[in-house]
Amino acid sequence: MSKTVLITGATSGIGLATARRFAKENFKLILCGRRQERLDQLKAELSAHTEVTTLNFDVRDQKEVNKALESLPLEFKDIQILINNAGNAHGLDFIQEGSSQDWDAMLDINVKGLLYVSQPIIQQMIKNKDGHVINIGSTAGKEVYPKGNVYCASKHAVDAINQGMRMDLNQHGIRVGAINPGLVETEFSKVRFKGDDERADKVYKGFKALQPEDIADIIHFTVTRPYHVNIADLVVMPTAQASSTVVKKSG
Ligand code: NDP
Ligand code: 8X3
Repeated sequence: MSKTVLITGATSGIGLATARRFAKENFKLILCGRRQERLDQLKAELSAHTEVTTLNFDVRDQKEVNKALESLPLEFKDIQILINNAGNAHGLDFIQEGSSQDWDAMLDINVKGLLYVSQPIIQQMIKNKDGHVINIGSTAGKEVYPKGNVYCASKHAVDAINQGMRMDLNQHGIRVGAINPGLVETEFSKVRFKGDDERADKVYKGFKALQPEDIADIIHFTVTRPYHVNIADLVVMPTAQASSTVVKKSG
């Protein structure tokens, strides 16, 4: 029987590429995001390969999250794989200049949202004695860079939650691991720079950035290991990147 995968942030970037990759491999998909039009398009596209359902909710709103999960049709209720991917950076500012709205967004989405989605699904995984949670962290969760302050804090929190989740769920046989990418060319920088496409595009100029499909491949590899193998914490960067602040660019 094919496994059911819930992917948050499936409307763009890493989540979207992962949805496409998993559809080809016949996993049953629960695709989540806030942009309904994109969810509808994706469902239409991927239903040719597998069973797909979509959920529209903002991960910041715990009531909305619970309501959405409760609304799942019976055949999608037992989730075996959770990919906690929804998240973004909002702004890139010195701490003395940062906006508290941006801080709230990053902590509420990247940290609290991940917890709100995870808890009910984990409770069900424990009951079913079957589950695998993949947390999408970042190199920003391993090191801090100038003006990255609160985004880095949010991803350091994901790193800590990943470790804590793995410890707490160890007795239940549930696999937990993080994938921590460096620079991936997605809508990430467009969101960070609030729609300033020129500034966003510059982030990925002069070197070959990771593509969302590269991360989708790694996620697929991670979930298809035999049960006794748990990829607990993996860092992946473009070859041109050595750390958050060392990137070999041409021109
Ligand atoms: P994108 O901006 O392309 O995708 C972000 C996704 O998150 C979208 O599908 C968006 O969907 C969803 N999302 C954002 N906010 C919310 C919210 N409040 N509620 C529900 N869904 C939300 O960026 P990426 O694909 O790059 O980012 C995916 C993950 O990868 C993030 O956690 C990011 O931190 C991480 N990451 C990205 C890296 C990069 O360089 N790109 C590197 C390392 C980690 P919608 O707007 O429809 O709700
Ligand atoms: C995204 C990678 O370096 O832009 O998490 O913070 S970075």
